[in-house]
Amino acid sequence: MSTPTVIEDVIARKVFNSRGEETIEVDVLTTSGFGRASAPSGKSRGKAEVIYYPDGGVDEAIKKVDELIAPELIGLNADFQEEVDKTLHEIDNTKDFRIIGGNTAFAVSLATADAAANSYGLPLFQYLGGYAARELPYPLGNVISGGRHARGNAPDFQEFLVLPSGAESFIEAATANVKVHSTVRELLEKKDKLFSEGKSDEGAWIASVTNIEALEILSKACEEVGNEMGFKCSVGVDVAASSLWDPKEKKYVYPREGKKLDPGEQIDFIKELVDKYSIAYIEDPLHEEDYEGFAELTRKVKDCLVCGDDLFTTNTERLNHGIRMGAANSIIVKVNQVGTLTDAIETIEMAKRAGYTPVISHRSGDTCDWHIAHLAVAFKCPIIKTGVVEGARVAKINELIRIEEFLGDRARMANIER
Ligand code: 2PG
Ligand code: MG
Repeated sequence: MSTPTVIEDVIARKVFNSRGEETIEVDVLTTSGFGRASAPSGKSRGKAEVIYYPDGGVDEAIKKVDELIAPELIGLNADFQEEVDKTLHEIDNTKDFRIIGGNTAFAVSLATADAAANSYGLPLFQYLGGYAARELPYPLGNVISGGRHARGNAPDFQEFLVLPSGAESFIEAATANVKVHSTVRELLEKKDKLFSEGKSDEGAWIASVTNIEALEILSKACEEVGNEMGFKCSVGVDVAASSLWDPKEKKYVYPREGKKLDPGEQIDFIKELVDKYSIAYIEDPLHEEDYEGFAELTRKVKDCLVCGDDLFTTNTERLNHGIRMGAANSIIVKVNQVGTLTDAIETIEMAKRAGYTPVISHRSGDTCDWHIAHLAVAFKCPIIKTGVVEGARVAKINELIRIEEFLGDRARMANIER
């Protein structure tokens, strides 16, 4: 019998993401299967992320697939993921994928894994993670948007999130998030008669509230829903502090609140909020070059995941530096920050060895692809950050509901206690 996974064709096309931006989608056809993946896109990007597209944008990226990538991959086995990803690096031959584009590499890499799984008739999470992959992640969902993800009088922090813990099943945890999202709408309506139910790209509410008002409202909603559901729902925040940081003044500038904090004051302020609102998850509380500040805050807060997104950009060199310094205790994993699946797996493994909690994540501009749902289960990432409502987010949540059903009695929830 011939090998089922031999790559016979690689086809790229232009599609749109949830913001209506052009993005790349790739199909990989094998002897007996088919895989497809499209790339997401960030709005608040880390400086150390790979470059999404070559000069000429998505059109040029498609050309690169046709002329450079497809001829090299045809004939390889789709289940030789490392070899495929190495080939992508070799064709590009730069550190930041500027020749073929990081999003091009992402789509080819993910479509290859998808095709291999399909060729073997396996769900992606089982192909990648084996029989032992049976833990469902907790969903970390965006409820109120601010910062670069909103306009007008929105809060200065980028995301106010809910993190349920202790739920017995994924569907219960996802239900809690939906309830928190709608309870927050009711509370915002009470607070502001002019609240128009506007939502951001990630489906979170955009309202004219300050950081503190948003935290008050969200923690009230978390408490109500937690009592109703019978497990804890905690507040999380993505400060996205690089977008507040003014390198000339060396201060964090809060445009809505009209205040400026130096790095020491920022650490004190964040610690005060973590204590006051029992914040269980804080992402990018300091700007992307402040490893020392991250280390100081990580030492100072208790029972809180201090997570690096722009700080680490899913990059092993940056993560390694952070681990040595004790900066953060958790890392956001966005495959398109680094380009290929193999690169992202290395980052996840390094994080786990050091006791850092990996949080697999969507991007603010995303497609209805659900691959990250499978990656979370395959690589035992105990948290998935993917919004609560909006099509591209729900695509991932619903896929996890299907995975939970598929696993039946074998399914169990991840452990997020530190
Ligand atoms: C973030 C993300 C996703 P973006 O900062 O964590 O919520 O935003 O994709 O715009 O980088
Ligand atoms: Mg972030």
